[in-house]
Amino acid sequence: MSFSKDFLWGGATAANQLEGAYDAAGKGLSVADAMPGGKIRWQVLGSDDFDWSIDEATYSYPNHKGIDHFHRFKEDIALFAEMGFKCYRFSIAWTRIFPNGDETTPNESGLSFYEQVIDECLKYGIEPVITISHYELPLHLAKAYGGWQNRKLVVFYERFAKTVLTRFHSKVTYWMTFNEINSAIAMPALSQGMVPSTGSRVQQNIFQAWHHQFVASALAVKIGHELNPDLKIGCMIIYATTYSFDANPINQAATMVHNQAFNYFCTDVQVRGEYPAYTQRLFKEKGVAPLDIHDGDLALLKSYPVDYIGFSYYMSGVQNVTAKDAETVEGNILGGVKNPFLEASDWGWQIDPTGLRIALNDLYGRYQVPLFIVENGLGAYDQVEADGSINDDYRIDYLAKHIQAMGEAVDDGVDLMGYTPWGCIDLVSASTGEMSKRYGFIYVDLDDHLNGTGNRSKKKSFAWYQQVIASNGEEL
Ligand code: BGP
Repeated sequence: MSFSKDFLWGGATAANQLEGAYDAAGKGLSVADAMPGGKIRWQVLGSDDFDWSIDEATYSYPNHKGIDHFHRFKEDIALFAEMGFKCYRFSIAWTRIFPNGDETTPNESGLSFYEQVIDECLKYGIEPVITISHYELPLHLAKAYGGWQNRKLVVFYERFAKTVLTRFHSKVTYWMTFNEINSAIAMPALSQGMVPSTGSRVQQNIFQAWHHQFVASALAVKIGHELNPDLKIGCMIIYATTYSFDANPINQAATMVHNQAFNYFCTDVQVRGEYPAYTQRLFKEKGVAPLDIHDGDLALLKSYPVDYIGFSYYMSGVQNVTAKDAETVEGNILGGVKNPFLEASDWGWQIDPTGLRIALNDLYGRYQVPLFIVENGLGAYDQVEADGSINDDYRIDYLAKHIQAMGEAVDDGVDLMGYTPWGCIDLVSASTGEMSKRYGFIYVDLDDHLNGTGNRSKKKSFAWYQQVIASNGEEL
């Protein structure tokens, strides 16, 4: 297997899940700051009268503390450098730059924080890879404007993107416009700042919000390329290879339709620059009327497609419309029919390295643009032994098999830019708001209530990943 010499090995995080310091240095509240931890997280977001209120007496808010990366980023980046990272994917919290989202003047303290993070990476020769918006919409834009269904957000995002691209384009080459843009179907609150009371259950609103995000994303590409044509600005989707339950053509067709709606719709627009041929039928089946598309929008989408596709890959799924009594498996986003050939994580995410080879070939065959796996990994409970060691062989096994599958895809001819496993340092889980669902090579001593020393220590996988990077993926 032959990864390119400049292959971007690294790790990925998101501001809201690790920085903490949620109200420091002029930062405003984001939608993630309003999400309580634990099982209540999903119940609250699914309730019709959820009003984004922050009631600290009733709930705990894990994202408020995170792992205090805001104050410990130098220590964390030094550990990434020790592992040999070539790149580090992180996000810029919109609310550190524009606390409410609709101001016209940016908060200099926020910009200077990210300048320090970027400089710290560059000091070690680590390429920053920045997600402009990763589940961190300013709460004010959700409450006062109803989230991305409101066209005004295009203007606010454009200002935010222009501010950070202008400030950092000479230091940062790799960007992504929105994290997992296609996740809105499952998580409209985090993804688009929309809750049921503002219409997130109405497909019309989700698609309208997507249109606004597509326009905003194209504007970011335009701004970035005008500043520096060498910037690489990607989209980012959650991709789950999806199999038909059986050879019944009815299930095969259902799989095709599911792929169009979930895996391909956003990338079709963002990479090809136009709404796909199946749009009318998809809208009809979902009860979506023609969208409000302004003059010039479609030309903008066509003129400014993304340079690459970033995607997360954790699991695969199964489509089945015929066998009503088929066994199901849980999973926060892609639960569904159980695949008897696969093991699942403790959270029901079905583990499928071969599915990653298929995903890479599917995406590359469809689009022929470079691909970047910007999230992958195993959320697991880790055990700290009496001597302080953490023997996470299960994580090494998961990652080794996925890297092996990546190598197969590279040998298949896929143009793969890099690999940044998710949560390279333990952080707050997006779906549960808890620390105990850990992904890191670096353990962080905090419990689900964010109590603990916060001290960092190296898991067994730390030295393993160090060797993977040093051998450019040869030694797994
Ligand atoms: C992706 C998100 C990340 C991250 C990851 C793991 O969907 O982009 O923010 O959290 O999933 O998910 P979880 O934390 O729920 O295990």
